[in-house]
Amino acid sequence: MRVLAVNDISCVGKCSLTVALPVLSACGVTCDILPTALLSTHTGGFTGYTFLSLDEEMKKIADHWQTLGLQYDLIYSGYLGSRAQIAFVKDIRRRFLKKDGIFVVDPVLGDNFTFYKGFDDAFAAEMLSLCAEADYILPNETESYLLTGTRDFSAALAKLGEICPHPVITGAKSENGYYIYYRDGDDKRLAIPCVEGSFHGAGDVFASAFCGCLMRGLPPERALDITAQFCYRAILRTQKEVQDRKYGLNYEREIYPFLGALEAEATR
Ligand code: PXL
Repeated sequence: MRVLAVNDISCVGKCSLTVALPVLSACGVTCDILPTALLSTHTGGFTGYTFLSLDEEMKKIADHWQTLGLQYDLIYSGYLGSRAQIAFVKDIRRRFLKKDGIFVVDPVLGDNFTFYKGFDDAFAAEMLSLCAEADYILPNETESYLLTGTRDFSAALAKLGEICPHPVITGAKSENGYYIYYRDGDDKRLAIPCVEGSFHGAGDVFASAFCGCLMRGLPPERALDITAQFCYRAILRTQKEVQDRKYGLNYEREIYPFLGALEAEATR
């Protein structure tokens, strides 16, 4: 199984490609990368970070790949730095996804009900058009709101379900706990263990692990369950071990139990 992760390289802060590569490799899946930008750190909580957009380089990389005839079982897109990049990812999907391949979009837009730096409503509208080409979309509760304009998760799921067959709203806080709202034929919700507050990079760990589980043949519901347990354990560890949450999740030592659960159910 061969995956292409389209995401940025934030050198410090454990998110995007520095998470996708180790997690997908650990799952037993080949992970190629298409870097969208190079940053000294991610943009969530750091100031003074450097940002080099790789727009021009991405085009050259894709043209070279075309000569190699590369085709992917799954393409996973995450943080995109501009509306032009969103348009280019649509092109990447058309050129490099196998006919029956899976396109997973994590519509990285914001957290705590606000946009990350540099994003606005026009960017969210463009991201929604990318979501319309995806098989799975993985917005967090903030992104679900920014994409649909509603904080009611059932209503948001219904709206997202009009454009994408498998919307998954992660970390959705309801009256009596946290849930994943998702559509898998019917609309469902899965109660998940969760810790109050936001943990930077958790969405990227979640998306990477979920893609790994899908590639190993798990049905979406099992993939979501195992992935949610992994994230929860990583978040608990981070709460204990990490002073400053902008440095990301201490997920590394939770990979082993996660893989135990994955291997027990993997069919390929
Ligand atoms: O984890 C999401 C993310 C990815 N990449 C960059 C970010 C963020 C969130 O802040 O800034 C560059």
